[in-house]
Amino acid sequence: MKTEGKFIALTGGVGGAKLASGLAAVLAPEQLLIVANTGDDFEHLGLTICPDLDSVMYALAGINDSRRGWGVKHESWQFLDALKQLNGETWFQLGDRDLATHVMRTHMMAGGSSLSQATLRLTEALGVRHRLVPMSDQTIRTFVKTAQGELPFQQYFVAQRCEPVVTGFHFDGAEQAGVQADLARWLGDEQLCGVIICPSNPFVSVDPILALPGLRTTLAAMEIPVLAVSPLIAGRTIKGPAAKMMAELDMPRDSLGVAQHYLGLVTQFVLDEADAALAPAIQALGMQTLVTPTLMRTARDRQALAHTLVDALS
Ligand code: FO1
Repeated sequence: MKTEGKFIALTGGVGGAKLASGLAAVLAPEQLLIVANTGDDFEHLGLTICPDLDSVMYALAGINDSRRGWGVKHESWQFLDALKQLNGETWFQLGDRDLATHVMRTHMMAGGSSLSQATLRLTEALGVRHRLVPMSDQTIRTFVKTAQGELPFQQYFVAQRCEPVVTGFHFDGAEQAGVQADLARWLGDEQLCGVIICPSNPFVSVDPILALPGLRTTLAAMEIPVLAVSPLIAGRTIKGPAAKMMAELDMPRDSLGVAQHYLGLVTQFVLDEADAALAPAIQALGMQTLVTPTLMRTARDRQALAHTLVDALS
């Protein structure tokens, strides 16, 4: 384990959760702040659902369902079955164990807790030692602009299975929101060695975080490196619609396209060995490149990538 310096990880869903758990294995709790996108959050059946926060939390607790990519492993579905019998909405699947998280969060927040406070209590209860925070304590909701009009994120992602053609994104509430308090504090910490943008969807996982007022300019102005790991390997994502979105947005559907998207912000760009041929074009954008295996199938892969990134930033 590396014993010095602090690191901030900006994360979204599956890829972010994997790298966050690798980083948590190689860094001490006081060295790592994990920040999750909350643009995917929504109110459903009266509950506050925070999919990215929960994906990261479950991965850090070692209870995530890695095959499905969301929710808790060894899940049961009695609530959903009962809901179906009552003609309730079942398009968004809530497992029994996962449901307890949403009920607890909603209950705590109804009692006056902030999302950060609720997240802290949930992570502590699950034995997570590293600090996981939402990007903001104000409500921000991602809307996907499509050929059929603007869709709330989960309508696009789950109900319509990412099928509509994407033309853009809107992060409702971002302009009025504030950066989460621990994130703001860590950004000013002189022990901060670097910011890691996890291999999450650049448009709907990372951009909502970067849309927070002042955050992008603060990061770009900092003297410490901002490192991004490409979520694409050989033009494809491991999971999720990033590559499809890039094609629909007329962008190069590869790691060069991702690097171009982060231009002006990222100083070090990490790409998979399969994409080594793109490194010179990315360097021509003014970024340093690091070519390394980025596929994270096992805990060993996640820790190896985390080690490589921490070494690169130290
Ligand atoms: N994704 C799906 O594709 N179908 C679902 O029914 C679904 C339910 C669900 C429940 C809780 C939760 O935390 C996440 C859930 N997800 C589901 C994933 C969710 O849509 C995430 O926003 C995506 O994984 C994007 O990060």
